[in-house]
Amino acid sequence: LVVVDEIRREQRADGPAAIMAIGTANPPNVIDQVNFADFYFRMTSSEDKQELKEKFKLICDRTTVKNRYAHLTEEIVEQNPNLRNPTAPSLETRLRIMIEAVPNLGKEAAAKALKEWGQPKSMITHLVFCSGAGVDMPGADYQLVKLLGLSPSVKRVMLYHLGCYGGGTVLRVAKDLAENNRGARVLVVNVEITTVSAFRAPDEAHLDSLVGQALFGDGAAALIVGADPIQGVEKPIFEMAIATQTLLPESEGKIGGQLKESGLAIHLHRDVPKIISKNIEDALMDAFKQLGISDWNSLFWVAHPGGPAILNHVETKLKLEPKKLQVTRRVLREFGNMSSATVFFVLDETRKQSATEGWATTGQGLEWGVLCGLGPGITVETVVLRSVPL
Ligand code: WCA
Repeated sequence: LVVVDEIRREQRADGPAAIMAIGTANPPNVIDQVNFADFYFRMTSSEDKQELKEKFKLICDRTTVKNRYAHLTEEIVEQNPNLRNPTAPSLETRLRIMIEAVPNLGKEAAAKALKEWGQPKSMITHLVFCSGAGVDMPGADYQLVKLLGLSPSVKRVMLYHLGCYGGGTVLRVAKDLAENNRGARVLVVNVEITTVSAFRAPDEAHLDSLVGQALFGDGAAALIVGADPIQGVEKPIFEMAIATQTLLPESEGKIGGQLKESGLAIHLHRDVPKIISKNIEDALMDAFKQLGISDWNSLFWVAHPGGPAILNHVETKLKLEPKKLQVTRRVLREFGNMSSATVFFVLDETRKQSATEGWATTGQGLEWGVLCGLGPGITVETVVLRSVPL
C-alpha cells in the first residue's frame, strides 16, 4: 500500500493547472451585419417574405454584432442548393464540408498557441478537442494529431456537440489531466463552424432559428494547459483554481440542438436570459465559496456572450459595473457568438488589454476572475481563474 501511495504522489503535479498560451483563428470570409439580412434573404430565395425580413433586420440590429466570420460562402451555397432548402436532406453535404474544415481551422489556432508557448510539440502529452461541427470516426482530434505532427501516443479526448458551454468543459477536463499527470502538457482546441451546420432558410414558425442566424459566427481557439511550469521557460497566463458544472433548475428544453437530415436545428427559448440571470448567482456561490468571495465586482469577467439580452440580465441581477462585461461585449460585437470557442477570445482579449493598458496582472489588475460558459441544458460551467503579475 505504501508503494501505491508513493506512485500516486509521484503521478500528481505539485501546483495548480495553468493556461500557458492562447491562439485564435477565424475563416477569412467576413459577414457584415448591416447587409446580412439582404444577403441572407437573397441567398435563400426568400425575398417574398418582406415582413419576416423586417423582423430579421431588427433582430440583427439588436444582437449588437457588427462583424462575424463564416466558413459558409455564397459560392458554397450555390454549389450545394440543398443547404437552403429546409425540406431537402443536406446532412451529408454539411458533414463533408465540416469534416475537412474543422481540423484545418483548429490547426491554425493550435499553431499560434504552440508558437506562443515556444516548446517542442513533442512535449504535448494530451489533446482535448471540442466541436459542434461534424461527426467522424476517427474524429477531428485524430485529424489534428496528423495535421500538427503530434506524437501518436498523445492521449486524446474528443467532445462533440456540447454547444456554447464547451469552453468551460474543456478547461475543467484539461485542469484534471494536468494536475493528475505530472509533466502533462494539454493542447486544448475548440472549433465551431455553426454557419455550415445550422444555415437554413427563414421560417415564420421558427423565429429562434432566425436569432441563431443573426448571432452565430465561426471561430477556433487553442490553449496549452499544464502544471508546474518550467521556471524561466514557460510563462503561465492564468491559473485555474476551481471548476464546476451545474444544470439550471426549470431549464429543460430551453436551449438545445437537434442534428437532422436538414442540418442542425438550434432552439433558443425567449426565457433563456431570465432563467440564466435568476440562477447565475447560485452557480457563482458554489464555485467561490471556498475562497469566501461573494463580491462579483471584485472579479475580472470572462463570460460566454450568448446574446446581449443574457449579458444585460446578468449585469442587472449581479449589479455588475458596466466595465465588467466590456471585453465580452466587444468580442460579441467583433466576432458574434462562436459557441464554445468564444470565451477564449474573451480570455485572450482580457490578457492583451491588461498588458496594453498597463495593469499589474493579466486579469485587469485583479487577482481572481471567473470564466463562465453556458449552453444546452441549460448547463453552466464556472472556472475560477487566478491572474498572474504582468
Ligand atoms: C425571439 C427570441 C427567441 C427574441 N425566439 N424570437 C445551442 C445548440 C448548439 O448546437 C450550439 C449552440 C447552442 C447555443 C449557444 C448559446 O450561446 S446559448 C445562448 C444563445 N442566445 C440567446 O438565447 C439569445 C438571447 N437573446 C438576445 O440576446 C436578444 O433577445 C436578441 C438579440 C435575440 C433580441 O434582442 P432584444 O431582446 O433586445 O430585442 P427584442 O425587440 O425583444 O426582440 C426582437 C424580436 O426577436 C422580438 O420579436 P417580436 O415579434 O416579439 O417583436 C422578439 O420576440 C424576438 N425574439 N428572442 C424567438 N429566443
